[in-house]
Amino acid sequence: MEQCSADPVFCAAIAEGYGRGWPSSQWQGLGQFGLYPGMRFWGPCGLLLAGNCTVSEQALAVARTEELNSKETGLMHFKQGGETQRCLERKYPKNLPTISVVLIYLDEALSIIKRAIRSIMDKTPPHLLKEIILVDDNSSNEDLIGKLDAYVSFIHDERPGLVKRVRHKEQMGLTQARISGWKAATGDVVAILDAHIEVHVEWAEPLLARIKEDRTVVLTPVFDRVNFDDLKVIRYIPAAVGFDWALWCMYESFRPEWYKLNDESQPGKSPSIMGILVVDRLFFGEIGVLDGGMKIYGGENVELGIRVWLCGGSIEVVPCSKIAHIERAHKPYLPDLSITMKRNALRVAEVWMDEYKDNVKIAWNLPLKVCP
Ligand SMILES: [Mn+2]
Repeated sequence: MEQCSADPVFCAAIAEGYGRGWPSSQWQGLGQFGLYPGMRFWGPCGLLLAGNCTVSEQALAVARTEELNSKETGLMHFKQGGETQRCLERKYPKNLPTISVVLIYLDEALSIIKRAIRSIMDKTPPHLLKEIILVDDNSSNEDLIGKLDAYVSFIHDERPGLVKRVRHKEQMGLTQARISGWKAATGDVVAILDAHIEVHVEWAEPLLARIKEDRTVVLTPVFDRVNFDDLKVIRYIPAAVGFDWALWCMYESFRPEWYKLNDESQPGKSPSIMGILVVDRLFFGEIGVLDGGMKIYGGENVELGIRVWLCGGSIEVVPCSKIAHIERAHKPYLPDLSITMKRNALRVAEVWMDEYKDNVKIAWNLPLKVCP
């Protein structure tokens, strides 16, 4: 998988670092410090390194996928509501809206998708789980065709018709995949999740109960970070999702009122979301779903945040709803997403930010005016 006529130690280091998902800036950094002066980048599909050492990104992705596929170790064990006492004490009505769960993916490991489906089936009350919709943004991994079909028919022996499939004929990006999933959904509420997740016990009830109270809230659960290699779980504390002038989203504190409540089971208002969202299906349509003009992903979550707040809704983080999210070693689409991020951020600025849009250009180091 690697052709290394250059220093093999160097190549191994590259492969390891790449597998760990080091950002490209770190590689360039190594070059600058004179450690590997010959290093440079080569296209979106591979790295051309010193000498003729080429590490194919695709080969690495396949290796990682095989590694994950070999780890069918059963589901992770989670306790209800992230083990927070106040969450454990909460009771939810039996009569809640139904939920359609959308799982979006591009070249995901088969075992990961199976884990997601199984954990959603096990941990969502059957009378509330309307369907699981798999949206494939034109993956090339063949496991995701035949073997996944076989798994779906196995599931259908137990729960006929539970899993629906949507497959893009060409790659359209994650934002479009989310929209396709929403279009296919028929439940009262739609949860749009990545496929590399597992849900905790009682993940759905806090979300559905909150939407039953107020159909204009767009919700997000609290994530755990799961290491891609050893599946070790790192818990995140509940936090809001804000963004900077480059329109990169980031965790930030809730408003002071939330901390004064001294109750970790209370939803907290948030400017935006990280990407995973749970929303009343029809309300989401009324406010325009996601911006279909966004490329790949990045920025669409900030745009949604602004739109929800300006269109009469609000965004909340729900701490009693927990989802474990596997940190991907290899990001699909492009190794460096900053190009589409910049483009998407400028789109958000043009649409929503009026006289503040120059701040976004400054944050991206772009000229305020193009000279004729
Ligand atoms: Mn993800």
